[in-house]
Amino acid sequence: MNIENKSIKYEKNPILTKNDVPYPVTTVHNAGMVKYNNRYIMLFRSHTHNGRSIIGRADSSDGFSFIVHPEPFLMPASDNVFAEYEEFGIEDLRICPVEDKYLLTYSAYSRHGVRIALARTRDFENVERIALITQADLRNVVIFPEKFDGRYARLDRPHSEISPWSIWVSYSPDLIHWGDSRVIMKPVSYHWDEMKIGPGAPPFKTNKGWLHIYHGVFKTMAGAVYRLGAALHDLSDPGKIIGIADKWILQPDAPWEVSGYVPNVVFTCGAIPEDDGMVKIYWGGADTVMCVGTAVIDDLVQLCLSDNRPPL
Ligand code: BMA
Repeated sequence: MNIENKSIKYEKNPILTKNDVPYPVTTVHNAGMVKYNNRYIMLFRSHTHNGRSIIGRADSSDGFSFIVHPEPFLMPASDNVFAEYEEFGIEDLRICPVEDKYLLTYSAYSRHGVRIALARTRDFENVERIALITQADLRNVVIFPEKFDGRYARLDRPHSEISPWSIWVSYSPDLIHWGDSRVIMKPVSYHWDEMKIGPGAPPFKTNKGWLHIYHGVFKTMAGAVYRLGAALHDLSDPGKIIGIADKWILQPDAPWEVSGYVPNVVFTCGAIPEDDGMVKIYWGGADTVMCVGTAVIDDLVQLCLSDNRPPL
């Protein structure tokens, strides 16, 4: 067992690899996660043999052992406006439970850059694409489960030279048109998340605030290191940050996180809070395999409240 600050990595990691997938893929990683009808659903990203990504589905009764569906869950679109923007593949899907449905946000890659597409499902069988909801180079969108003063809220990550790779909040009346955007969290110099940060798992509610597990990147002479951190947002104002843990909660150190398609990466797109006060955190290891770990939710909340770094 491997204890990194406040999270415990599952001893039988990795929990899913390309060998578990019944169609040809070269990786399994960065999966959106949700508990649906008492089953755990994992919508994972795989590279195919041309280097472009698709989304597969795996199910589990315990959140640790998963069976992959025989066919991919979502392929790049072949018609209408989505076809043009998904030409180079679809990646890093998040499952956001909002009202009575599940919103799926994923990166759409094309010759025009990367942007975020929004789709919707109620049953994880039928998926309806709704809209492309960001412009180029704006990705890692997670939508909060509740509305605030009648508006949906999301965390996102635009990128520009003057405001590189920071976390912003944006609002929408209808999930399609987003605005009223503000930067709320930036990388901190000479800190583990100094190079870039981005939204990770969709935030979930705790009694002290919305807990958001995000990724932070540090540049080294041997390349970038992706780690996970925790931030707490105000329950009635998601743009207000109550605290960001100064220390990372998880870092690459297992062999399948340190080496693989992209070395030294743990990257999350999903976490599942449980009734017993624990959270299962899921991450891609080295852009190659899927892993899981557990943490006590209160411990992560306390870490954000007691030992924090400035948001901006
Ligand atoms: C990010 C995204 C993720 C990936 C990570 C590490 O920019 O592309 O999908 O896991 O880099 O390669």
